Amino acid sequence: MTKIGRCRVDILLINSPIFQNQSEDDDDNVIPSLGLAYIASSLEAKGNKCEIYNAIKFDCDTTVDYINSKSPKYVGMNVFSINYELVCKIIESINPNITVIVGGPGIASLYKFIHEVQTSNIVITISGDGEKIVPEILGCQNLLKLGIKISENRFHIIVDKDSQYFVKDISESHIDRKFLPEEPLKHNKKGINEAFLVSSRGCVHACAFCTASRKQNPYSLKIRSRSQESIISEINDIVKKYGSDVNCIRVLDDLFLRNKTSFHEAIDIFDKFKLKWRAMVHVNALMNVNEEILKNLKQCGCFELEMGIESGSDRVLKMINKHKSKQRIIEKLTLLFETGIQVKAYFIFGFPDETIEEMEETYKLCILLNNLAKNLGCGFSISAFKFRLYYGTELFNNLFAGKSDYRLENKFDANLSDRIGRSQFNFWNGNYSNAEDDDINNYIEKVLALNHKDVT
Ligand code: B12
Ligand code: SF4
Repeated sequence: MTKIGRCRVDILLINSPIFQNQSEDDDDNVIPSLGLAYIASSLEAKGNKCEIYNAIKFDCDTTVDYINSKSPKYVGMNVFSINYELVCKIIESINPNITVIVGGPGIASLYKFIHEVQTSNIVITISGDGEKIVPEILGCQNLLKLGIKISENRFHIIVDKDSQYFVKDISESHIDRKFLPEEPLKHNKKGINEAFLVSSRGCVHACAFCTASRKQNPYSLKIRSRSQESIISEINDIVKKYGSDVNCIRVLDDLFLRNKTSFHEAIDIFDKFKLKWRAMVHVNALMNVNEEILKNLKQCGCFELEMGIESGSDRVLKMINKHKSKQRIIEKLTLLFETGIQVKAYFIFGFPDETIEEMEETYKLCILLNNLAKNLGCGFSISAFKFRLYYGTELFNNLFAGKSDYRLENKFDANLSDRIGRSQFNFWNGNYSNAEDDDINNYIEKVLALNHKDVT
């Protein structure tokens, strides 16, 4: 359990639980919620007493008991497609005098379910940036000035690019690292002690399974990136706070390396530090990036790129708007392996209409990439997930056209967890593929087993 501050707080921010029952999976690292930390930092800067409770691995009852024991005036909670039922349950179980504020990346689609909770608590949902609007709500006597009234005790506020609470320049948002007690996160096997940062909001890519896709994002079509100076200043803060306890930075968003210019900017930034770092990258962002740039990237500390490859089937890749072709992926990863930058590749099994033959293509691509990396003496690791349908995505809209209030039933796949661990990612809400559930799980286990194999 992670909590900050023991005295009475004005507002308790909850990184909401995703498990029905408490998770006992000890190898599961929990990355702190940066979104909540931005909100907490802003609240405190405005004189409010604030605490973050990281309930991600806890169950509802534990979370409810904690909230009631603190009895704050306000609770702020994030919500995801996979846990909206739990968030509703928590709201229905806490002290009715607490005003609840719910936000987060999925809220634009989920807010209607949140408003249906059977309780007399005041419930306010916020779609968009939280750090300017939440301090405004505290103590506000007339919520109608900020948003719309949905029904008695239910309000919805949209913080879009026209709102005065929209953060136009995200370089100005500050994170106080005391709200990230999970840092530094130690990965003993990899020998890295890590701190985290996000460099952008929104996304230029259009992955059909993602809520942040530029095609779907209703509130922040404006994609925002931080200036080089603000990122350098944050890394300076990290170095100052942790000293030699941190030797690695993980950039969590997909846009830090979004095109050739941003690769040069990243090199300029990390040239100033003696730190290792790793980041997410979309394979399309590598298109105009040559060997020389990659060598410089490695030189300035980048030891790993994380990449959502998702599938080895060209039909699936096209359907999810991911990459032009499998061939391109192979070419770009070869270049990375030759440069010695290791790759952490993410794959999904069980996309809508995906056939067992297409899953086999993904498996074969994993084998090919694993062999390529091993032959070139470079690190390569695979993460594989069962497809989960999220509200607010192109795939959701295709499957449930005109039924945005369809209630997805989220389930925890205990069988998959027993087989592969890493329980926080083994949720799902239906099999939309053309294969059996067991086939999906078998493929996930098979590709993960490649992580322990040399050339196959
Ligand atoms: C990095 C990342 C992670 C990281 C770190 C999360 C973080 N930043 O805190 C990790 C790997 C831990 C992660 C985990 C998960 N993630 Co994630 N993640 C992202 C990613 C790539 C960037 C998020 C980010 O940092 N943005 C920058 C910060 C500053 O913005 P933010 O978090 O959105 O917060 C702002 C607002 O949303 C709002 N806000 C946020 N919380 C709250 C709460 C309140 C009360 C209010 C008022 C406002 C508010 O204010 C914040 C500041 O302005 C996004 C995709 C994207 N490009 O957005 C997916 C994304 C957010 N993740 C997603 C999901 C599903 C998850 C998981 C549930 C995955 C799972 N286990 O199944 C877990 C949830 C774990 C958790 N509770 O933290 C989905 C959410 C979709 C949905 N409809 O639910 C996204 C959109 C990706 C996708 N595939 O669609 N994620
Ligand atoms: S690149 Fe990442 S954040 Fe962007 S749309 Fe694709 S999955 Fe979502």
